[in-house]
Amino acid sequence: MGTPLPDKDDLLRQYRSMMRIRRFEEEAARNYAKGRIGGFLHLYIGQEAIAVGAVDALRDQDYVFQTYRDHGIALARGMPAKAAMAELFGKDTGCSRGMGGSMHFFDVERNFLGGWAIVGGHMALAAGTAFKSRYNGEDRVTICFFGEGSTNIGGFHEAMSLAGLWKLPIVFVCENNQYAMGTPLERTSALKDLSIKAKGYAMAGARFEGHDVTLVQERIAEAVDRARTGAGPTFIEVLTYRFRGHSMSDPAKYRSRTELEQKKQLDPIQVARERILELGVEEAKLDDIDLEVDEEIDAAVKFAEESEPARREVMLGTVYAEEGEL
Ligand SMILES: Cc1ncc(C[n+]2csc(CCOP(=O)(O)OP(=O)(O)O)c2C)c(N)n1
Repeated sequence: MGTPLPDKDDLLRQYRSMMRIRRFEEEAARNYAKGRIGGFLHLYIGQEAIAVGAVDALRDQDYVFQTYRDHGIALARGMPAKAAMAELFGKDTGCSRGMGGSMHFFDVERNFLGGWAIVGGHMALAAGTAFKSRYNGEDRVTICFFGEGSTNIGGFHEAMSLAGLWKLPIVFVCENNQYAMGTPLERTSALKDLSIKAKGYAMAGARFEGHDVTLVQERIAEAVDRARTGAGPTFIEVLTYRFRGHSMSDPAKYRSRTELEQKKQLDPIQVARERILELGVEEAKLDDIDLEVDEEIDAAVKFAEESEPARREVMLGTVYAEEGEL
């Protein structure tokens, strides 16, 4: 399938969204190094086109689940950078009131239901919201992201199995960034083409590259439509690459500099930038967007710094959701 021709305004909007994620995470990394952010920090840099393309294939009422590598999808879904940065800083103004940190972003208003740290653990929860939508006759699709490292774990099988059996309105998106921590896929999986796994659960499968935001949007939209019209779930493998280590504490010595440099040739932001220029947009327009994004992220850091720390008395009240809240 050839790459579809993008609409100029859509692509500009998506470029801005990807830049927001990139700058947010670069600033997060800097502040982590300064000791202002605690716990783990897993960056999404290099994978931005997947989150941004996917969000544009969804409607506001749809549910979104992600792993601990969750800043990208949360921001793409519209979470204010201030709420996201404050969460990293452990502040009361954060999206999870400073209780969750990097791995546990949450935003009920935007139907972003986490931010989950246990590999494969959130997949059954996603199947659960898909079941609930079907049971209640709601027009809602669930999309669930996870890494290729999840695909041999029990939770993956359980969620895929029930989704296939009950033809749930769900899209499973495996972001195959080639490594699970430091372990390459060929050391953990007999299958190289993971999309074949879809057949084992009687669902549709798809496999494509994740550096072209327009292509990602189009291909995920096909799966979302399938789910929305009652034609059942899809398992998608998107081929991608993370430019940073697994987390901030990983120097990524298991891969070569040449490999990294080669993969960076397909930087999704650079790809979008070049495409926009080809469509006749002035470079100055893109530079303006970059500047506005910089200002937004700088303001988010300032906001996070100046916010009050997470409050002990909030803790118990945030353990359970109120009935009917979701
Ligand atoms: C059940 C479980 N086992 C192990 C871990 C430790 N762990 C955290 S991330 C990770 C690798 C997951 O890789 P992948 O699913 O490919 O996602 P990626 O980090 O590449 O986005 C592991 C083993 C965990 N969080 N949960």
